[in-house]
Order: sequence, then structure tokens, then C-alpha cells
Amino acid sequence: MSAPTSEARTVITFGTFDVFHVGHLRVIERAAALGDRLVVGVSADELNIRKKGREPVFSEGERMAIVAALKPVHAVFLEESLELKREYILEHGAHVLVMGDDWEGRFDEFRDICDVVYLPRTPAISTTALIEKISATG
Ligand code: C2G
Repeated sequence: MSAPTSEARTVITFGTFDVFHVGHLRVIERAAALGDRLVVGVSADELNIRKKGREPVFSEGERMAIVAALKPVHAVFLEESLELKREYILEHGAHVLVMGDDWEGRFDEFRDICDVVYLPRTPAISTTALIEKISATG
């Protein structure tokens, strides 16, 4: 007798992924390992300007292309608002929401529709530190 076919487990994560580095890669790899398919919301340029007060180094089109080309990533979409997480989770049929632990506790409200997992950040690397390092040596 064959086992009943179960629905593929979809994982969703979000991020800017600007000046892509190994900390981004690690969170994507670990997120993908929690399910069968990984969908990534890449934050819009406009969202970064609004929330962080600066334009990303790489445009949303470039950042989406980089993330979409990664082996563990099944699909990418543009995250246009931080307030639309519930809609994105439902739209993509996600079973698990994964974020780095810099967001610890911030998305617990979605536990009614999916699992919420916070992964430890990769230490000692960040886009901001990289930009500072590059401009100091440039
Ligand atoms: N990250 C990590 N280790 C690092 C740096 C980043 O694990 N050293 C993780 C973050 O915790 C996040 C992901 O990589 O889960 C993307 O990080 P950012 O590009 O900084 O994205 P962020 O601005 O946190 O996301 O809805 C969330 C927004 O899209 C913003």
C-alpha cells in the first residue's frame, strides 16, 4: 500500500538581501531545510526608503534576480509593505514563516495560520558593516 500523498510544505521568508552576503545565504539555506519549497519576499526599494530612510545599493530587480538564482529558492516575489505579511503567507500557502532572530517575537501574531521560526543570525556580518568597510577602503 502506498503512503498517502501529503501536500508539499512551503516555507516563506522575507528580506532586503542588499549587498548579498553569506549571512543571507545561510538563512536561506536553513529556511529551505525546514520544508519542501522556499518562497522569498524581497523588499521593494520604496519600502526600504520608507522604513530605513535609504535606497538599497542594488535595485529590487537586481536583488530579486540574485535571490531567485539561488538553488534552495523556489520562487521570489516583491514585498511591497511590512504590513502585508498575513496576506503574503496566505497567498503563497506558506506552512512556515522563517526570519532571523533580529525579528524575534515580531511575527508571533501569525502563529494562528502557520509555524513561526526565528533562526539565529550569522554573527559578525551585515550589509551596513560591509558598506562601511568598502567605503573605508575605497
Ligand atoms: N541575516 C542573518 N545573518 C546576518 C544578516 C542577516 O541571518 N548576519 C538574515 C536576517 O535576519 C533576515 C535575512 O537575513 O532574516 C535578510 O536580512 P535583511 O536583508 O537585513 O532583511 P531585513 O531588512 O531584516 O528584512 O519583512 C522583513 C523585511 O523584508 C526586511
